[in-house]
Amino acid sequence: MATHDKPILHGYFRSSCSWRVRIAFALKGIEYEQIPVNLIKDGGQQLTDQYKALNPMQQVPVVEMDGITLSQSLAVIQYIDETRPGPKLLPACPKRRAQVRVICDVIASGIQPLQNLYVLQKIGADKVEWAQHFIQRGFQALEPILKETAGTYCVGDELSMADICIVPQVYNAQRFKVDVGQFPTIDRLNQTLEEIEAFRVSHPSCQPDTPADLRA
Ligand SMILES: N[C@@H](CCC(=O)N[C@@H](CS)C(=O)NCC(=O)O)C(=O)O
Repeated sequence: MATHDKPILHGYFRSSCSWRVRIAFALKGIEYEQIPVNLIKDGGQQLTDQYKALNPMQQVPVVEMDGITLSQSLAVIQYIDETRPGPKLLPACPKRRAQVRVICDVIASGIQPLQNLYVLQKIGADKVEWAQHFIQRGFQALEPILKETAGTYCVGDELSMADICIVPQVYNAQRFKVDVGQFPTIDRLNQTLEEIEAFRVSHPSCQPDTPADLRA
């Protein structure tokens, strides 16, 4: 277990769950080290025994900080929020807090796992249609939820963990050629959030492991 002063993020430039954690670090103004885990190279570096010892789920992200090793991006983000100063990533109001969690769960439990690399590799030939179907289905649920909760951001006018989840999920949707314009609230929120510095510096196009041809 690392005892570095700076947190260490084991992630992958294009992983939406790694991007969630990068956004949280950026919003809190926390410096961290990145150790890239290439999900494609050598059949997937997340599948090695060495990485499995770090995360038995064989997924990114993993964060080492404060002498503990954490997987699961939402657990990591909540740990960061509970232990570090800076803007709160979950609202104090219980109703708003619950709304943030609803949005995060729709994305993190109801959409992203169904279009994850490991699942798509099992699906085989129809993987693009599969991913499109489940993203589309998830966004059909998310759009009316967000219509109710959104102000400037996903829940009211304060940034939260819901905003951290939505931008990387829209990025995934665009990769799979889902027309996000069908979902005006999602589209509007994404466009607003993309302009924020913390979302820009953590974007997949500008990470240490971003390949040259995908760099912005
Ligand atoms: N619930 C986990 C999901 C993590 C996850 O699905 N990570 C993906 C990248 S976004 C991964 O490592 N995939 C590797 C694979 O499917 O083999 C989280 O929120 O951290």
